[in-house]
Amino acid sequence: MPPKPAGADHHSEFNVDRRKFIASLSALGIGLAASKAEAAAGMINKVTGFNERNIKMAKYELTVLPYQYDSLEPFIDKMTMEIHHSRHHQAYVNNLNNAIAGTEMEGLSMHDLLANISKYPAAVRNNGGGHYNHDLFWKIMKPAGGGAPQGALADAINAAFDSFDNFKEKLSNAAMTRFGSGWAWLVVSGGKLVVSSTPNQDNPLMDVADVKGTPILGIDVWEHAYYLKYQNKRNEYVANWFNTINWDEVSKRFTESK
Ligand code: MN3
Repeated sequence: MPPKPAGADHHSEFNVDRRKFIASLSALGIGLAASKAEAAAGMINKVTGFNERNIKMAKYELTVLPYQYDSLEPFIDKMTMEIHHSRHHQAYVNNLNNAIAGTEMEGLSMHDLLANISKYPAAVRNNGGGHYNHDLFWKIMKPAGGGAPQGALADAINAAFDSFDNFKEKLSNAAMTRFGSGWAWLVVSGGKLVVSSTPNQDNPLMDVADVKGTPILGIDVWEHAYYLKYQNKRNEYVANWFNTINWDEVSKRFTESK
């Protein structure tokens, strides 16, 4: 039998004493190492590093995708969707909640926040826009989407752009010529449909936008939206993206905007 390591008895006695010590603290209602307990209970989000309990109390929440991460294949790949939604969009939500916490901004609707965004810090502009824009983006796409709009929206597109093909060309051009990161939009502005684009996470609801109005469709042209599958070929991403559009949802937003 091998000799016991020196000090082994001492250590086991120490552990027993330590357990008794912690038990006595608990009996006294003293919470030792509460944050470690939270981490052990899985309350700290491994991706974001945020305490999930605080996120649940926060004003804004990540949009639940109305389809699966692989549902928009082959036009948008599963890994892009997963990273885009669970990391990029989640980060906008977390950063927005942190930026407004304990300020007057917490009491405002998203619409009021965006309409007066020039008064507020850059973190609110970037992350408030980021949350609004992605919430719209997920919802105006669907599996087996695409085709062309019907009814009143089709009539309004024809009236504003002469034809659906001309509208597609105009939106594609806005998406392609947006330098760097940003969005291209179909906007109800002054009762008319127009195409515009914005930099970064700005949108037409913001008082800083060149074209102001209600966005009813938007395409994300940040590289994180397409780079894994398309690399530098933004034109292919934009062309394929038309196959994901949920025209029923866009029509609904068109009707609600009036
Ligand atoms: Mn994005």
